[in-house]
Amino acid sequence: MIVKKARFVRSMSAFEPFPEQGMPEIAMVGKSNVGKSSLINALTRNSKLAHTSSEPGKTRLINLYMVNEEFLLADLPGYGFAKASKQEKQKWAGMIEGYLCSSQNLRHVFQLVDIRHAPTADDQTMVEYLRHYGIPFTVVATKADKLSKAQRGRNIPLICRTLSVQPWEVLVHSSKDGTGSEALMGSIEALLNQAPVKPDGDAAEAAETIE
Ligand SMILES: Nc1nc2c(ncn2[C@@H]2O[C@H](COP(=O)(O)OP(=O)(O)OP(=O)(O)O)[C@@H](O)[C@H]2O)c(=O)[nH]1
Ligand SMILES: [Mg+2]
Repeated sequence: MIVKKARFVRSMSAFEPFPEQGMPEIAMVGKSNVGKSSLINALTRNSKLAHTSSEPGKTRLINLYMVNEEFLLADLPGYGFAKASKQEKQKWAGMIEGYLCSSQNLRHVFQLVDIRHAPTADDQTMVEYLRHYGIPFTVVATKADKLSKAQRGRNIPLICRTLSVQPWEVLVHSSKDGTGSEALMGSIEALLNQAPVKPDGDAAEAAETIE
């Protein structure tokens, strides 16, 4: 898929009805600083679309971006930001869970993990959450440019084991050199032909809180 146009739509502190709501939505989730906003910029080939930072905790709202007037990319706050207060963590977790369970047009979630490290307990909780609510997801291993091919080959099995996914279910990506962007856009194109996700439950029932 070629991105002809990408634009910021709106920021929300909680899920609320919005005019573009009928469009399919694809959400980015992952811990703070893993590269969610950078991935949106890489996919849309617009380095200025989503705000990024080397400091964790940059994205603090649900930010929606329209691509080709065809679908929405949702950039969510990260979890696991150690320096955030308990109150802030709860607020962000509420935003993430609230969005994932309230969006009627959510087609898929990209669960981002840093390719250099083992997924965290929060990542595991997030993946369990997605499975629990029947929300389809794909694991994206970010920052691939920071590892050699051999190192990537060693780390992918660890990611797979920790999150109970198969190696062919993990997409390797680099927002720096564009590795994997084409494959990701291809998978989005395929996803857009699928029916919307109907989460089976209420966010408030989540067994564990993602911080
Ligand atoms: N080398 C490299 N750096 C990356 C890549 N993706 C993101 N980064 C860097 O990682 C840092 C965090 O990126 P963001 O996109 O802001 O991360 P985020 O997940 O949106 O973070 P929060 O909004 O805080 O949750 C920035 O300094 C980016 O430049 C990548 O693929 N390769
Ligand atoms: Mg961000």
